[in-house]
Amino acid sequence: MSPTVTDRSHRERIESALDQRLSIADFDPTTLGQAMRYAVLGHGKRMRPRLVYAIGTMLDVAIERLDAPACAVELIHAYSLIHDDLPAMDDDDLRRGQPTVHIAYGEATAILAGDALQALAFELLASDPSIGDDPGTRARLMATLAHACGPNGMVGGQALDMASEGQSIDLQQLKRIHDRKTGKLLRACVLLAAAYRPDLPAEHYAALDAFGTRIGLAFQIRDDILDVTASTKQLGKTQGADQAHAKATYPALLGLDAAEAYAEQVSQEALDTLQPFGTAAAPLRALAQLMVQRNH
Ligand code: GRG
Repeated sequence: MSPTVTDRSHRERIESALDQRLSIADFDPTTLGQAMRYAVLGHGKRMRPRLVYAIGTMLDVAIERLDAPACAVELIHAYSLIHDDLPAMDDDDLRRGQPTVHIAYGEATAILAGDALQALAFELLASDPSIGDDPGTRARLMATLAHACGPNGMVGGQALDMASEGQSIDLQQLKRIHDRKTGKLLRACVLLAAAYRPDLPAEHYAALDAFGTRIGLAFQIRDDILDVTASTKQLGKTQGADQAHAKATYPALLGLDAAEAYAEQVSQEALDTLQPFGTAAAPLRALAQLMVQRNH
């Protein structure tokens, strides 16, 4: 499955939107700014911003208004990767095909770069002019992202994940970890775009919410599968890291074939939720399939 023309244009758009917004990182001390740009620019599949753009355009939101939330979610993602790779967490030295930020810039700068990217993400939602004049929209954007990254979202999921290392956990517990650690931020991409459309019928909003949750789960199952089946070169990060950290994963709990079937089932459920949007959802469907059928 190859990206649609629209999705390709979204990929180009996010690269330039990120570059522009990270020019703020050109200040002194230069190492901090350099580390922020190193972590964010030039690499990564940009799945989260692509989702923001795909949902937003499906909902007829002007593309320029989506730049700030698309950047904000990628900055949060980049911060989480920097911190996840630190010696105190997964202790990885390769990410996105290059040395991790703490290897390239030292541990203290890596911590600060992650912190700064997180703050910058919220600054964008609070004050980027492209969002428009409506304070209600800004408040919804900020609340949505804050919930997704906080104790009931990504950071809470990371804490649960670390606590479960080396423990025997069941499928329900694994889903709970991943729903927070990975799922909430992917769901937020959907809800950030929907934040511009408070006039959406409740059933459309509920359908998008369900889509966000299902696609987040499907994405994570695929990530676990790739950790077993893909190479370090393909992934741009150390292959087999889950097993090395004695992490529970879908292939470990279900077996590889059943994990594949589960990814397929959840991805189909995600696509089914888009039924109320009819043909307008075609680019989003294509992106969702790409997210689950990816090989890196
Ligand atoms: C340390 C606060 C904190 C959080 C860490 C998200 C996370 C929580 C850690 C990242 C490690 C990891 C493997 C998480 C699962 C989510 C995931 C699949 C990340 C990789 O996302 P991709 O594939 O990466 O979108 P690229 O590099 O393409 O952006």
